Amino acid sequence: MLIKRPADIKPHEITEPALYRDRRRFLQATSGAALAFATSGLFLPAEAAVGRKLPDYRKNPRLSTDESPNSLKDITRYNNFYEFGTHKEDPAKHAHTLRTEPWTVRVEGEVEKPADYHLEDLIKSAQLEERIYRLRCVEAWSMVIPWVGIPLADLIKRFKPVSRAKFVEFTTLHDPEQMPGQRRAVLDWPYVEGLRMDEAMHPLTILAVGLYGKILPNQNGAPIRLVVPWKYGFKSIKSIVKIRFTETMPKTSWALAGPAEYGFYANVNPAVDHPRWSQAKERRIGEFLKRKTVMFNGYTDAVAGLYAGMDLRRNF
Ligand SMILES: Nc1nc2c(c(=O)[nH]1)N[C@H]1C(S)=C(S)[C@@H](COP(=O)(O)O)O[C@H]1N2
Ligand SMILES: [Mo]
Repeated sequence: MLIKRPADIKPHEITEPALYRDRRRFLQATSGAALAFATSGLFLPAEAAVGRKLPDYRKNPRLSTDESPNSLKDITRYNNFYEFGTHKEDPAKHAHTLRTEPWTVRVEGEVEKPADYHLEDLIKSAQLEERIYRLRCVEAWSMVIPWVGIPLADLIKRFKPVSRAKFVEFTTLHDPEQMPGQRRAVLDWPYVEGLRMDEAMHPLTILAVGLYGKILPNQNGAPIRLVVPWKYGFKSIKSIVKIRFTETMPKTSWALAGPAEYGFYANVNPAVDHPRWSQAKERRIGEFLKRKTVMFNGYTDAVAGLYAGMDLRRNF
């Protein structure tokens, strides 16, 4: 994922062969003391400080994969959240400095009801669902995560976008005090992502506020993050403070950082390689052998229609 790399990250740590090394370091990190801690029944420090409780939610088996979810430990110890460091174990160690209460989401742009919405209110008035989704990172690893979230379409309908609204842009909190990774120019902060309006309105697209039945741990993007399961993980922007409706395609962080490597659409596609590595296979975290990556991360039936007539090699 990394384009402008800080001096302390060696190239071999971020290209494909290094995924093995990353993984080994991860296994080491989770073996000794960390494992003892995880099995003691305590929650991670990042979760401990938060008072917010997840309201009731219903399970949605129809929109869930029947693959086994990764362990809570995998999901909360192996993360990408560059605002807290570029190594997979950094967010679990450092994301406790993020203050998630109170939290407001600014809604602006081509919309009838622009406002600063209290997260509490957005959650209270929504129907939460558990959806078990695959997450396929552009770095060729994957996980299965039991999210609890709000269908994004439900919120968008309440905000009432006007007909000029063709895209939705999302922005992460920008506060180097709380997010020390933002003191380094790894990306042009804040992190920005976007979707076409029909992608944002798709029933699979959710804003997650929890996982494994608990409120989101900070390292997973607390208190509210996007989840778009047929796209590479980097589309699923964390710790959102702004949702903006626009007429033109948003300039998204990774597409700006490496236009030849990260497109706006970022649909999982085993036939279109990343310029520096293959996307044909993936390593499910916790497994040894690689799996074949599948088109749209397995959600072809549900989403292929969104891209009918588009050249997915050009619109990668
Ligand atoms: N703000 C922000 N959002 C982000 C990222 C990030 O660095 N910053 N990383 C992305 C990437 S590359 C992936 S794969 C997923 C990882 O989500 P997870 O750590 O909850 O598994 O978050 C995405 N959202
Ligand atoms: Mo990713």
